Formats: sequence, C-alpha cells, structure tokens
Amino acid sequence: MSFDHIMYGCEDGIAVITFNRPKALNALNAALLKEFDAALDNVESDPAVRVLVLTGAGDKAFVAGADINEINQLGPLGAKRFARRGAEGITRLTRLAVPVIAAVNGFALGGGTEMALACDFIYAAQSARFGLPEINLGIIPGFGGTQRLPRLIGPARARELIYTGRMIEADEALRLGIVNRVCADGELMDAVRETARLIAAKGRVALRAAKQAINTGLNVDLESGLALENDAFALCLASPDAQEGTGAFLEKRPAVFSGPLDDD
Ligand code: CO8
Repeated sequence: MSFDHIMYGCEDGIAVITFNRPKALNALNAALLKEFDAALDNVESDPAVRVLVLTGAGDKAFVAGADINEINQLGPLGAKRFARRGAEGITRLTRLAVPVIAAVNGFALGGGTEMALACDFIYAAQSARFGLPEINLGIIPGFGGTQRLPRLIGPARARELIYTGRMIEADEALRLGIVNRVCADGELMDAVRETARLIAAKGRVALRAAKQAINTGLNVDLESGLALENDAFALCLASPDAQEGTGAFLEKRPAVFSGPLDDD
C-alpha cells in the first residue's frame, strides 16, 4: 500500500511512522487510520523491526486529534464505527511484539493524546501540548482516553483533565507521569533514537515477553500477573537469546542477540 497521509520507514531496526497531514495538524481522518493500520501490518510482518517510533510531520503537531470535519458529519452509528475502528487500530500498538515510543512534538490533543497513551512510553518536546478537549466539542474521548488516562495517572487527575478539556504543557505532563522525558525541541528525535537503539540491541523474545507481561499484567490481579510473568520467564529461557545473554556474561563479552526471526 502506498501512503499519502503517513510516512513509513525502517532503518537499523527502528521503524518510524510519521503522521503526515501538517496542514490539518496531522488530524486523524479515516484515510489516515487505514494507512496507519497498513503500516502496523508492515511492522508485524518485518522481523527486522525491533522498535517502532511514532511522530508528527511539521513543527506544530504530533496529532491534533480525530478529524473534526469527519466527526461533524457522523451520526451515532457512524460515530460508533469510526471510534471503534480508530480505537482498535490504536490498541494494536499495545499488542505489537516490539516496543513503541511516542515522540510528541507540538499538539497531541484528543486522539493524539490517546494515540500517545497507547504507546509503551512517551518522550515529548518542550513545545508539546497534551489534552483531551473533546468535552469542548460536546463529545467524550473515543479512542481509549477515558480508560488509559485514569489507569496511567489515577482517576481523580484524569477526571479533571477530561471534564475541563484543559491543555497541559510538557512539564506538567512529565509531573503527572504521562511523559517519561522532556527534550529541547530540536533534540527530541535524537533522544528518542538513542533510547530506541538501546532497546533495539536487546533480545526480541525477551522484549516481547516483557511487553506482554506488563500489558496483560496491568489488567489482571497481582497473583495472575505473577503467574503470567513466571510462564513468560520460562519461555524466554527456551530462546537462543537467553543462552547468548547468560553465556556472554560468563565469557565476559558483550551479548549479540539475533533471536529467532520466525517467532511471530
Ligand atoms: N480536525 C480537523 N482539522 C483540524 C484539527 C482537527 N482535530 N485540528 C486542527 N485542524 C486544522 C484547522 O482547522 C486549521 O485548518 P485551516 O487552516 O484549513 O483552517 C489547521 O488545522 C490549523 O489549525 P489552527 O488554525 O486552529 O491552528 P492554531 O495554532 O490556531 O490552533 C489548535 C491549534 C489549538 C490545536 C487548534 O487547531 C485546535 O483546537 N484543534 C482541535 C483540537 C481538538 O479539539 N482535538 C480533539 C478532536 S476530537 C477527538 O480527537 C476525538 C477522538 C475520538 C474520535 C471518535 C470519533 C467518532
């Protein structure tokens, strides 16, 4: 599939999806979401991909939300379909075998914040602005915001942001725990790539096991989560990467993880 509304590329194991409708502040319309889904197919089918990074084209926005022109034309059933498709596409990020980093530059509002919240973690430029302003449009977040934000920062803080629709700056997002790190505007992608390279050098099987254990474990009770971790740990030991990692330590040399390439 060729892409008009996003850009997709992969170099040295780091795939990058760039939302690319800068004139509309990279707002998510149906066509873009379809391309996003196809790009995630690429990520899933390419064993060379070790980390995925999401970012926005231009210097103003990551994603300024779902496309309000399209929302304005929807009836309830169309809205349900649009919201479900978008939410499912975004939720795919949590199920990918590889970690996903959101590199948030400029506005990440509504669906933009929701997209970033579904990533494994977020780095933000100083200019980044987060918020769930749907309440100002007479609607509520529809791409997972009412579920992921309370789980991440606690229900009381999430309620305040969702009920007021208030936009927050990168430093407040850092204090609230939405963002892991705030970078100078021109340094965001370098910082993201540096962390992505560190992750890309790790074992593919262990990364996938860690991601699944964390994400599934967050939705179950502690005892079930610990049982899940125990199984995932045992599976890691069956992978060549565990032999390589432990062997390299004992031989006092750096580990080189090649991992099975057909493990999906
Ligand atoms: N949708 C469509 N177009 C947009 C959007 C958007 N979300 N955001 C910005 N644009 C367009 C503007 O209309 C404008 O276009 P034009 O130049 O043709 O007039 C262009 O981008 C530039 O925007 P501004 O001139 O407004 O730029 P400013 O710097 O003055 O303001 C803001 C930037 C503050 C980001 C402002 O554009 C804004 O408030 N945008 C809307 C933010 C918003 O409300 N987002 C939430 C959308 S709803 C949502 O995400 C719900 C998710 C679940 C959906 C479920 C579907 C059923």
